[in-house]
Amino acid sequence: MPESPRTAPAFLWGTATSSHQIEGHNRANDWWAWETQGRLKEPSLAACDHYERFEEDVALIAGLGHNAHRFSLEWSRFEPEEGRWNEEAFKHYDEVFQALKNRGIEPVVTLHHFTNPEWFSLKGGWLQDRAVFYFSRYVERVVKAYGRYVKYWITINEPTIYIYFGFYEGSWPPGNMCYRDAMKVFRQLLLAHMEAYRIIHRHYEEALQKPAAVSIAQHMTYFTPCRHDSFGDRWAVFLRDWFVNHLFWRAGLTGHLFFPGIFSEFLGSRGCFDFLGLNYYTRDFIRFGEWFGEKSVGGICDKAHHRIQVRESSAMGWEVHAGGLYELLKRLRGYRLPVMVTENGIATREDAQRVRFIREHTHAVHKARHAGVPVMGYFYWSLLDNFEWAHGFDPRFGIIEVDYQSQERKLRPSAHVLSECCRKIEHELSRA
Ligand code: IFM
Repeated sequence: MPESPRTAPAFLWGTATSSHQIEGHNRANDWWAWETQGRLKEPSLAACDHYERFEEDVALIAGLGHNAHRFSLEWSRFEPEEGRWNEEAFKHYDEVFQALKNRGIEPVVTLHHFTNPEWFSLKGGWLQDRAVFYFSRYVERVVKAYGRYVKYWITINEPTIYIYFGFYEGSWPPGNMCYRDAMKVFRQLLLAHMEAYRIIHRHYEEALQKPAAVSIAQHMTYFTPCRHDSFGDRWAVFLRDWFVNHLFWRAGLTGHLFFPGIFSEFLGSRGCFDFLGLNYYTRDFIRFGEWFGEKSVGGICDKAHHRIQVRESSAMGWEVHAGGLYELLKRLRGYRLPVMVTENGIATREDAQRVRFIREHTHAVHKARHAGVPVMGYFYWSLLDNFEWAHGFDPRFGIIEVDYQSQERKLRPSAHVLSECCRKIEHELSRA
């Protein structure tokens, strides 16, 4: 059995990023292809030029006192063409790991954060039968290369969001709008996670003889009925919460929830999460759709007719609601696994709003810990302003402002507030 995540540092904290959103010039992936087809209002181009400026960015993280950093490896840099492995990429990320290690910053590493190599997509992406094989081959390589630096791995970032936009709504590559494809990709991602889990643990046990902790980062929204007195709305919330928030956890933990039998060879009796990674942003009000079928998970209310006051929203139009983080954390207690808040953040041009957001959400973490939820870490999204996918560069999520012309970085006051709030939790925990 893997050890549970180690106790020092008592509380992992810092920020989260992803390769395509900050590195710049990720020319060999499917998002780059999508962007160059002119499907978005603006392409990622140089983004934050983090690929070249990672030393400077790691120094900023260290200056803020972060003890951990979540970031993703870009598969398309390692394997820009099928079966051709790029030594330069291996060397580059080795330098990133070294930079973090030299400053005592614990890496939390994501293996898949929405992007795929273009060659993989052209072969059918996650719908092709060999998808899990290709992904596992990449995982095997990077785990062997970097296992010595890493304890915490996130195999897949937000599988349900990736599936929703890429295979159901169609606004992200590959632009499918097909319920059956979406279900197939769900199954493939689950298998890919399980296989990656197995590869990581086998390598750590056999070659490294140290523990690894593996999970996904699951996007969870706090759903609430539009009308509390409506049984239909409450039913829709129940189903939506089950399918959108919990199905991946359930299927991964039991191995046979909706697809009996097929996972037992991977799992034996144990599930495939060592902790739970939670990405939380907002609450949604849900209205009844239909009792059974595709629409039984209800619809997101346009917020004109529910009776609860929405106090404030972000530049994305997402309600700011720290109470939702607290509630979701309490619900995750039932899984009896440590929880890492792998993402939580706000897009705003008013840094005072970000300051409030950080204070309220870290307070929710603190409260949840007191309510018995083993929250082991908190990562604010994001370190830098960055490329927010279909929304381009307009939304500003960073605790560090980026001038995209000069690539100059400027610390916002919220950067210091994040450190202050997280240090308090870390301090309290290390005394406990
Ligand atoms: O920018 C994204 C990130 O890639 C995944 N989680 C949500 C963030 C904000 O939308």
